[in-house]
Amino acid sequence: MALTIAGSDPTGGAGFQADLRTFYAMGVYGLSIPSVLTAQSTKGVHSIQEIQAEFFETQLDTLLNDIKPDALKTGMLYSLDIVKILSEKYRKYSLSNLVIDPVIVSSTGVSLVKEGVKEAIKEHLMPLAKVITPNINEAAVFTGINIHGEKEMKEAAVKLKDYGVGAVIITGGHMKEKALDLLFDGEDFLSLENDKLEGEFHGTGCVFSSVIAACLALGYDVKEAFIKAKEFVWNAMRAAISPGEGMKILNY
Ligand code: PXL
Repeated sequence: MALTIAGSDPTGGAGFQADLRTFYAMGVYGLSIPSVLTAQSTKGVHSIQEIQAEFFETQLDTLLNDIKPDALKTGMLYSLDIVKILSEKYRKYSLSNLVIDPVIVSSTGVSLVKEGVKEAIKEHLMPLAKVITPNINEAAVFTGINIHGEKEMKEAAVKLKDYGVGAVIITGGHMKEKALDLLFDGEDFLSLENDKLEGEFHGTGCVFSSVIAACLALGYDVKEAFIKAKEFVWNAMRAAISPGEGMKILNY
């Protein structure tokens, strides 16, 4: 069983809807707690509605007093209270296999975090994580390193590892020439590369991190999970659909 704590994306391309769909495709039973709601279409995020901190806490306590997930994935958390409550409950319920997708902006450039949330994720959540899966933009924001290629990806991964995470996977789909993803587990680097695919895709980060969480729930190690996630996302991008007038959504 895997739990996603993420925002709601009504298109199903990203957010907890995409995470649940991914868990299902991986053969893992999915649990979900929304951390924030969005109004959006394939053309972008229209507006954001917070979930009351107290009710978020009630959702966690109610579920976790009953069920213990084998892995937990976080996506768009948006507010400081949500991050703090989450780190507190993660310890309280002795959870494991935390995968953090440190979502900061949407594919169309809308901010998906309030003031101080990036710092709170770094301080309160990252030290608990088994794996974090920033894209190059997120890795750059969290480290201050401008990422143009593999060399800077490695530098950023080493710096992120020092924030106390178990392993770092930087996804490089947003780089110009090639889609190169890099894993650093504290000892070794592993980079996996694909050709770039044409088009604007929505939700690749959500699906990628959900495959990682599903794999950890199934007992894979981080390296195996990385290889599986890269392959899964690549296939799902090649089969992507355009349900609306905007971005493509992964299909699997
Ligand atoms: O792709 C990042 C993301 C995550 N979660 C939610 C989103 C988005 C992007 O729009 O809406 C809920």
